[in-house]
Amino acid sequence: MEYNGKNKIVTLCGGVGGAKLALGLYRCLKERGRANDLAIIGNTGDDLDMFGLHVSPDLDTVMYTLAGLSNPQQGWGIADDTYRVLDLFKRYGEDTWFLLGDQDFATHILRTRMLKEGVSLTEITATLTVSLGLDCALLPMSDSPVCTYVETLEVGEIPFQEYFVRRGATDTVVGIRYDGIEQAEITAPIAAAIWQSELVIIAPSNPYLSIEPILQVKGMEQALLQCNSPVVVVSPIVGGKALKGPAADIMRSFDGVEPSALGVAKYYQGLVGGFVLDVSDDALAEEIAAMGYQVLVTQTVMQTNEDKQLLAEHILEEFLPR
Ligand code: FO1
Repeated sequence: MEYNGKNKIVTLCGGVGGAKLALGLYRCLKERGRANDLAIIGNTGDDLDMFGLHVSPDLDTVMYTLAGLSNPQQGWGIADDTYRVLDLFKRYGEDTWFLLGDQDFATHILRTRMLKEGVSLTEITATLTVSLGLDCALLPMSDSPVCTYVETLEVGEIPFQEYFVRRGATDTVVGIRYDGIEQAEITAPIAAAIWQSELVIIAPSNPYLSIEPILQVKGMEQALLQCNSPVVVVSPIVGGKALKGPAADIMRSFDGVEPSALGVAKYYQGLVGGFVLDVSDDALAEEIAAMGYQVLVTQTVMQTNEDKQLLAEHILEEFLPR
């Protein structure tokens, strides 16, 4: 067969669930000597300013996970990190609800310094990932800042991390706004990766809070629709519940639908052609296939690194064009 120049495996991800699949894909492609064909597009709507530092939690979660540095219990932050810097901030009377570890601070200090020097978030992320030994691309969804705000019944509109971490995602979400999204444009490396993609995989991340901000970046949906590659999604809802986080509650309160993989299939209809359904939701396979999806039923709940790699392998086997 003639080589068509398409060799990238692209994944859109945010949060801990996204990082798990990214690790599965990374391990899988590394084994095949193709780690540098992996391009991970990370959500930056969760970014925040803490003590004057630019924190990009979703990028860092992927970076630490793939570098083997992440805290295995939390899924975010660095394993065995300490919180002595934060302790002193606390004594100064500062807000310390967002837990930044001592080692983690180095990432935010460096990122902030480089941003101040005029380096783009894309270039900064490349520098950090190369330094940590990664040989795939981690691409922020845009180089201009976007901040997700959540409209809650209880306290009105608040920034995402206040809703998620400070208030424990307990409020009822009735609206979501991606502040800055009108200025956000697709970056050249993302456009190139999507154009050269063999396969695009939407990770089992929160559709509203992690994936939608990526899709709303100017040029992103168009690139996905025009690339002629299969686009598949791994359902973040299994057995009517979110694998992690508030996706199921938001589906109910914001979208007015009962949380299920079927709801996820409806959400992505028109953009996505492949659907990865957990074995426990097998009964929904026929209905999702009738919506026009190519459905893969497999184990999507990822506990061990082997689970992550196996899921990635099943996805590549089913959806990579031959
Ligand atoms: N998540 C929490 O639940 N509590 C925290 O204090 C917290 C701190 C934190 C610091 C750095 C970082 O990279 C991630 C951190 N996260 C924390 C995770 C983060 O809020 C979420 O994983 C994502 O933003 C959701 O996609």
